[in-house]
Amino acid sequence: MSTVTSDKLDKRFNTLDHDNNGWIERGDVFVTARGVLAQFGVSPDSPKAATLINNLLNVWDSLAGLLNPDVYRPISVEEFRVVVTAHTLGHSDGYTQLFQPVVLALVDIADTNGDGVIEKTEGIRLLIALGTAEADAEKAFQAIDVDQDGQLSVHELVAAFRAYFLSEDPQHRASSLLG
Ligand SMILES: [Ca+2]
Ligand SMILES: [Ca+2]
Ligand SMILES: [Ca+2]
Repeated sequence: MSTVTSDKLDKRFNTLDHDNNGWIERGDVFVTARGVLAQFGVSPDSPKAATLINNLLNVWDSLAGLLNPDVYRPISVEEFRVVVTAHTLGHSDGYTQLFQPVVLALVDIADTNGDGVIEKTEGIRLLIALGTAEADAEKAFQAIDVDQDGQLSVHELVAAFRAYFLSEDPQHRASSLLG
């Protein structure tokens, strides 16, 4: 694995390890979800919130299960690198299957005017909720909006997350995503 990819994964790990104890636990998943919900003023008791939390927990359960099929325990930084690279990013189908439901749930929450698309203001809020620095959010939006129609589609978002982790080039336009 390149240093660039490894650095990105470490950064992402640190964002997800909310209590900074060196492990991603199921509890950290709830904190991630709550941050997004708060950004969009969505009640944690709403059906949209339940879908996001369930889909995020499903990712966690899948990754934790791949790493330790026999024991139920949190994910370390080393394990996170291995599992994200080998089991999801290395396999396009597996990646899409695992992460697309999360992206769909995020889009449902971020589409605050309910017109079915993520326009610029919604997209920028979503990126900030996911950890992009405010100063970089506009640039990240433009980078993800590959067809430049001013909106982010589910396909563009799924592709952007994958490109973010896979790109070896720090100057790649997807590298600004998620800081
Ligand atoms: Ca933790
Ligand atoms: Ca919208
Ligand atoms: Ca677009």
